[in-house]
Amino acid sequence: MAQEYTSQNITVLEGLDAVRLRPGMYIGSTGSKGMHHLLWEIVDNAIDEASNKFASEIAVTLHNDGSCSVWDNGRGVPVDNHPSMNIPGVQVIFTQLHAGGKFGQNNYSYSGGLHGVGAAVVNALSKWLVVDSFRDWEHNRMRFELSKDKNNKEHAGCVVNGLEKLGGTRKRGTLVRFLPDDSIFEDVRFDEEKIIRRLRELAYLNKGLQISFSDERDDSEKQQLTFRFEGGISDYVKYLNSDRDIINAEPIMLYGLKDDVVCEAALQYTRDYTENVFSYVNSIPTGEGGTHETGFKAALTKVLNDYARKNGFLKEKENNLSGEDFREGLTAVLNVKVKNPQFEGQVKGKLGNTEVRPAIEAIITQELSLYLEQLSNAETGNTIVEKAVKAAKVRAAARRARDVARTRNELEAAPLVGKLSSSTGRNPKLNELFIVEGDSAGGSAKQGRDRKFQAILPLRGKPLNVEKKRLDQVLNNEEFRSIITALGTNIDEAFSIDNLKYHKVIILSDADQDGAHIRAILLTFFFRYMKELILSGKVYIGMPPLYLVKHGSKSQYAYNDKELKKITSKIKNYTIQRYKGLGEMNPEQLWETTMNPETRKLMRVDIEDAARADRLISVLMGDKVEPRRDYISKHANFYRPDDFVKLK
Ligand code: 2B7
Repeated sequence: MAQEYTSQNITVLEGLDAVRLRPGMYIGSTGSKGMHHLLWEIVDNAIDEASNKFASEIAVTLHNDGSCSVWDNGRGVPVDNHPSMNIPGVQVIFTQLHAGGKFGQNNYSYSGGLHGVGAAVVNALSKWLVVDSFRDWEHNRMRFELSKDKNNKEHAGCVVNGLEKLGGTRKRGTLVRFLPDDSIFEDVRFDEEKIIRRLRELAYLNKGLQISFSDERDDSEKQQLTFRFEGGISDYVKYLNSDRDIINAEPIMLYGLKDDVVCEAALQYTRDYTENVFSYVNSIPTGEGGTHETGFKAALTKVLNDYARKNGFLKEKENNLSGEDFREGLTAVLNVKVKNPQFEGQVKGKLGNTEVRPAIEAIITQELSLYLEQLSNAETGNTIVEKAVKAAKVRAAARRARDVARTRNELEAAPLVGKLSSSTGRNPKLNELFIVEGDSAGGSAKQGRDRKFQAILPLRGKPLNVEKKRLDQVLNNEEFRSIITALGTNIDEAFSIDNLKYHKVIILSDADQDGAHIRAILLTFFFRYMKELILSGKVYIGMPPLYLVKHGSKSQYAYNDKELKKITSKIKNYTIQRYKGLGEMNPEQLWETTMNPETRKLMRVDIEDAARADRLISVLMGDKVEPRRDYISKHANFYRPDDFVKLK
């Protein structure tokens, strides 16, 4: 039960109650993503302790009771009384929404997260939360619970036993364990794959930091993993390029500090045509780029152009090469620390701080010039520039081809979109385009749809794989041209979202390996050539049911095995039909299960999904056989049915 409230306590609790009233304001959503956000807030605090060199190890554990714990071997959360509030520091940290001052952001120079209010937000959205502090040879604990007051009103984060003194210890560090409140979150199962992916990324970004993960849940694989990368982001780019043909075996490493901005970059060139620049600010991915990326790219272009001129790759009269030419085949990780990061953009993945651009530009210019001046790096420098010169020539040719294609496109627009059954309504905001695998499913979709706002574009077979293809080849592919024409946006540099004719683009493919492959190819295409379409949240994946259960005259659809079990556990004498493909459904069934906004399930694709598809495709299409086999068996169905939510 909650302790007696003091007047002060009440305002504190009211603060946490406010979080419960509007969880979305603090953690974005109450879906699975929001729930994982709780874990990331706690992990962020541990990372902050480590990146300020007070901790060297972090461990994350998923427990069988649905709770999750995070441990670090840092200084231990302070437990002494806060001077003005007269309650233990740990209580301030976990109950005060604006824990500024002593325990606030001033504690750490560079921080991600919610600036120290994260811990209180996690407490507010948990059924219970326990903090153990190992500090100054003492073990102390504080337990918080969701409790009812005299009027039966629920309050989050109530202190249960005060500060519990548990005796002496030789350990140092903090352990936080919490159970997300299932009355707030739609889905409270922690996704081990998602967590492992992020922990690996954090281990790369924090060189030498040991991050362990352990899944103790009965219904899981019970795995135990430890990440520790002595090479940091250098190891990261090697990992990203593990299936590619490499130019410089050792990534180019650039470090620097200027005007409070810390920067490290790792660059490795490959024989591919793709550009892969991954940037981070205070360990948070900035998929939408920003001032740090702009500074990085500007410096790269300038230094390499200077080098090209100085070494005779560019004649006096020739124009400078473009930034894109120098980034063809480049895989780079840019890891930046900024004091007060401002995140902007559609998904808050873009750094806005204007002071960062000149700082990064200066660091990269200086460090990359130094690198290239070294005789031992001349060969790498020359190869990079030769590759860029070639890229520039091909790009010019591709541009000419595109311009031809565009005029041809206009002429041939009619026969090309002949396959498209457009909607009668003309409001792009309401209109939906279904890209459907196979002619027969396409036929059913055409008959089953609501033609007022739904358009159908059937795809024949697998579309061309965009990996290792240049823009002109992609444009010559009939399937892609019909998609581009249908959307109306054009692609690449010429892309314009203002011309988009459908504000929902829904990929509809079979629930088998081929379907997964087609989906991944389409996502890779959007990711590479129409990134903004994904960033603005216009791309969806439709989910057809996997089973039809017939029971007497009643039929029910199941979208995954869990649902199937739930349905069949309640009835006797039933038959199960397993749908192998969309084509097996008649138009009415397809409408009812997959297309009707009232009943269908859709998943919105975010940039992470698309980037993952892109990576999946590089492995599937890469030259190496081994990783391919592993990958297919592990990830081909990377959209697991449980990821799908009802979304109208
Ligand atoms: C901004 C708040 C959240 N805090 C401290 C000190 C150490 C410390 C923490 C932490 C997550 C799970 C295990 C500072 C900082 C609160 O003030 S939080 N370690 N680890 C953590 O939360 N891990 C601290 C100054 C002196 N001594 C300790």
